[in-house]
Amino acid sequence: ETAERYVGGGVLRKEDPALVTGRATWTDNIKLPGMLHFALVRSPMAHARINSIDVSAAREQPGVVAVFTAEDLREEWAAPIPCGWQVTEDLRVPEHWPLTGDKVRYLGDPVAVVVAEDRYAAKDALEFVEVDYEPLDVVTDMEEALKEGAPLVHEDLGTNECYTWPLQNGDIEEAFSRADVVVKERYIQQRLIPNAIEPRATVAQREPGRGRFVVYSATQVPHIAKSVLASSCGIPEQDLRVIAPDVGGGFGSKLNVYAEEAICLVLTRKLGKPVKWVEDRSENYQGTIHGRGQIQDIELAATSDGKILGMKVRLLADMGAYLQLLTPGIPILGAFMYPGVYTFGAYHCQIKGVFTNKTPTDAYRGAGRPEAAYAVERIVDALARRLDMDPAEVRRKNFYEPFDEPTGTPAGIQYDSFNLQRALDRVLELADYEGLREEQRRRRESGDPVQLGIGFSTYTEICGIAPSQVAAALGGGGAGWEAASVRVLSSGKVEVVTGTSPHGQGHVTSWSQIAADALGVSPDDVEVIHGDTASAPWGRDTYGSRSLPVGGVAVYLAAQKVVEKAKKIAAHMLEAAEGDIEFEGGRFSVRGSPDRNVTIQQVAGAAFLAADLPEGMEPGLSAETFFDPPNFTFPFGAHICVVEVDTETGKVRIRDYFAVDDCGPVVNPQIVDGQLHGGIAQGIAQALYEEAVYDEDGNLVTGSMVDYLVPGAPEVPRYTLERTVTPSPSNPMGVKGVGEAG
Ligand code: MCN
Repeated sequence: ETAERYVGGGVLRKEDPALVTGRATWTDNIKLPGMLHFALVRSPMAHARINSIDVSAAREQPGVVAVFTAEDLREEWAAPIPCGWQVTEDLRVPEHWPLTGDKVRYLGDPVAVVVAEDRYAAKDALEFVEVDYEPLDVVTDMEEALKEGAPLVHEDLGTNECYTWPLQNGDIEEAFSRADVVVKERYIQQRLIPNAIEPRATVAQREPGRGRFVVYSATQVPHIAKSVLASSCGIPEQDLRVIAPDVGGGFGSKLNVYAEEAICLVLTRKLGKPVKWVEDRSENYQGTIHGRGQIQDIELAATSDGKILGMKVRLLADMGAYLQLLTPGIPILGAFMYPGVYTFGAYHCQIKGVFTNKTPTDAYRGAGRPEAAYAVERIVDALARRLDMDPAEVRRKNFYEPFDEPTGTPAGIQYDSFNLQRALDRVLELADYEGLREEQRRRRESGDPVQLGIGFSTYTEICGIAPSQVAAALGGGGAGWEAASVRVLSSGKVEVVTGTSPHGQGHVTSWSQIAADALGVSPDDVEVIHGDTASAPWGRDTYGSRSLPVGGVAVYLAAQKVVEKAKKIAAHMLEAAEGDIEFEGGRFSVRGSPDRNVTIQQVAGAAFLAADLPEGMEPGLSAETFFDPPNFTFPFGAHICVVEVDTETGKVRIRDYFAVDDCGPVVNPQIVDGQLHGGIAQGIAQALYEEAVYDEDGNLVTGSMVDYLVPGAPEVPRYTLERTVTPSPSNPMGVKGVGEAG
């Protein structure tokens, strides 16, 4: 026991020794006796009718156990792969079965599955499946897709329009009529391909003896996967267990329930053997969701001295060929963020979701909000240029005054707490902003071929996707809570059970710190159990930077409950009144007589033995909590990126990157730095390197890492990071999420 506080301290990640020494359990490491493997025949065309499929030759290939088409598996499904976000009542949801039977709608659309004794035999047999495709006209461009007579991705829907979603707040026409200036821009959010280090992978098995199905999957969402797979495959929920073993990153792309997971499960049911599927990288580029893919038309009305009066946004959002779990909701998350850190009167946003013959889109780090941050930051820069004002000044002019209680926004939501001025002041100081402008002027005047660019982002974003009522009101079905249990074992060691499902974010370390402080034990004495629906039955998983502000807080609250009970037992043991018991550093003592004390370990032992407990008290020292916060959290910050642009070659070199972020109190500074490093790198990637490029026929031109440029360490700069601390009123720890802030 110790009186140190671990939260905020430099605790090294407990997960790392296993990860960096090859002792992790990736799904592909799981090898079960008699295990079969499958591979998918994927469409080589973006749009074609399937006239016939002949699998007879493939069935004869060495090692092949079975080959199935959509028709062969039809009986296996109780329901299609669902879309879980009903953004409007008339949302058009195309039927999405794990294998397609009538036609293919994007390059990579799965049409048949080959099951074999090993992965190589399955892959080798794919080319023996004969599919007679009748090519159809392809539509990849959203504006083309909305035109009369465009090829239809889903004929039965009669249109490529998925939905139209409006948001209106304030009198927008009045705001624009009062304006001295209106700036209007179109920004393109190119499609991106998420690149987790570990591609997707799934193993399914029927548990020996009991007969329950077990699915191991490289997923961010074992709990959601359990509900979805149970209903899609017609398995009673209690007969299905989903385990997310070590997961090598997701960045939103594993916040989904995929056809391959469902196929794996039904194959194990049908064939009576364990089955594995592992995605290869080029398959990942076609078959895992893509991110972004929006056309943003944005207009800003302002006064001549730079005060914003109103904003109009019209978005086209590329759904791709089908709706995955959250596809239509992603741009809507963004819709609430276009006003950003600026307060003004009127806001109007309209989003149209559009089907195209491309891989479905869905959540990719930030999911709608970085798109919004990008557009609002660029249009504010455009306003500054129009008015010949300093971009920092225009920002400051439109900032909220500092506040620490929920405050309404132009988009009709409530921000939790801000002190934007402090973050901006600090980043300007860090960057030596005056000096930079001076250097920029000098280079401009001397005609230096290398010019200096100074880019700003003063951002906020919705993190801590949570309140159940809000999630329900937005069509996301609710269940935005998170659960935790804290169990103090008989020896005084601690088990924390969490419903979050980390895949790189270090929850084992962070939750250990939280429990250690609350209970006065060492983080090394805390075991964190996660990612298995049998041992962590309640959970809503990890995405939307919700894990700390919802799940970590649940750990904190469960630990408080444990301390409450422990206090009663300690009072009984010390023969003192409960009100006289003080708790500090893992020790309960009687106020005024510090010598009369017991440790939490002694209390845990007494609670376990139950030989002498207060009258009527149940044995054991554990507690469970469901935390459903009243609001989201809104981290914010101010970033400055300094680039040198070679005007003769166009080459951009990032010279410096300064960031002052505010995510409330920090649990683990190194983890937060790491989260920011990664997020900023992904922003740089989109700005300078990455794009999923399709040709007119719907072929993915950037189909491998040779063409799709994921930046490496040489392409990202050294970051200068600092933080301010503005606690959130949304939870008792005051914490805000940070996983997508960078
Ligand atoms: N943290 C902290 N103090 C704060 C805020 C956060 O110490 N004030 C710590 C938390 O304790 C936690 C980590 O930072 O260990 C991230 O917490 P949080 O912001 O709650 O985000 P989540 O854990 O919910 O992570 C989700 C987020 C998302 S949405 C994407 S996408 C993303 C990201 O995390 N994908 C990642 N970061 C990733 N990092 C890795 N390595 N891999 C991914 O796939």
